[in-house]
Amino acid sequence: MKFIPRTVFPKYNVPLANLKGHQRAALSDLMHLAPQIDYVLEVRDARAPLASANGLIDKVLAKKPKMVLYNKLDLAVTKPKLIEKFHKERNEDCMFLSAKNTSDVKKLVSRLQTKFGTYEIPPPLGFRVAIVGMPNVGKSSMINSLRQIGMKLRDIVTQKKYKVARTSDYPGLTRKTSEAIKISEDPLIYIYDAPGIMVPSVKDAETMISLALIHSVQSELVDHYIQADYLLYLLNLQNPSGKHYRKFIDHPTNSIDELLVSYAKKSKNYQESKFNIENTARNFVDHFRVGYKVPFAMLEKDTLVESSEKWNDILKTETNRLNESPLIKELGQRLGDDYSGMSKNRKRNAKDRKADLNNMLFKL
Ligand SMILES: Nc1nc2c(ncn2[C@@H]2O[C@H](COP(=O)(O)OP(=O)(O)OP(=O)(O)O)[C@@H](O)[C@H]2O)c(=O)[nH]1
Ligand SMILES: [Mg+2]
Repeated sequence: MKFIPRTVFPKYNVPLANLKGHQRAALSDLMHLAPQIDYVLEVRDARAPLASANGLIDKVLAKKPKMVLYNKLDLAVTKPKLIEKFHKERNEDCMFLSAKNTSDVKKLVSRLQTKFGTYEIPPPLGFRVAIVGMPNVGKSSMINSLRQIGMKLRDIVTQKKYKVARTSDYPGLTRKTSEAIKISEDPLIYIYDAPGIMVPSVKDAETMISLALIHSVQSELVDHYIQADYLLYLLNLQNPSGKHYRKFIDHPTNSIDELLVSYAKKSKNYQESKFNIENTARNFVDHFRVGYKVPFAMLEKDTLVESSEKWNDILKTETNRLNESPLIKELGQRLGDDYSGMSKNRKRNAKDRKADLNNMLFKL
């Protein structure tokens, strides 16, 4: 009988994450830093381009020229052409890359240098770029690579890698917005590393599972069994022949229990009496998440639908949802109606005045 993959995922009860205290502080820091910033790099995860987009950042850094970076391309099967077309229609710059790929990062450095060259009067104290995005998408890794390539550190310093920003596989490592980090001497380009910032509240259960799969929220927040089931659901939609997991079971299946038992039996240390479904599910998910010699997969459903019109609708609905959130309304009050932070009606406090002074000194 022909195998038919599920087209609807069961409605599991998944708690939805929201913005944490330090991320709120990071938003506030970005608001104060905004006048100093000439350009924004918004990093997303190429395996979940829609779930890892954060409209909140566009509010705080409104009107800044921006490029969207789809990072971790080495782990993804994204179809860049389609997403590129989608951004082109919206008149946005985008790039697909891996922070771990030297030639990708070289291309990014040269695109930033070209941007600098487009200024009639170049910023006298250097081009200032902020790198922002959801947690764990690879912002700090990107800065380390940009600095190594842009400052030619690898060539000069006997192949030793120099890290300026700490990185980890867990979300929320960067807690504070960094000082300006130099990534190019001529032209002078500086970059600010910001903590990962979540949306005020995650849209729905499936988006939350995608975010757990890419570790943009703590993986423990979503049961690994549910994550494994969602992964199986996506793998089947991407290839109903069961090819992606044939190594573990010889036929396609919609049953995560069957697949996990078969997966566990293939592992070296399998003992029936010690079989634990949650641990097995965690290992199974990790296998696909970091791509250990297994086929890669897209980790969200919405981008499997190959229609940029549908994505437009999804993003429009998401923007409307964000606009309704109390946090956005509060930001609107602080930043002025256009969220630029430059409006005359903006309510100013002592912190704002201090930031204004700093920003002015930098621009002198
Ligand atoms: N395979 C692969 N892994 C990457 C890439 N970029 C980053 N990573 C890994 O992704 C994880 C997160 O990277 P970070 O640079 O710490 O991410 P971040 O966005 O700064 O995270 P927060 O500061 O927590 O928001 C680390 O384990 C990196 O090694 C990439 O292009 N490919
Ligand atoms: Mg970081």
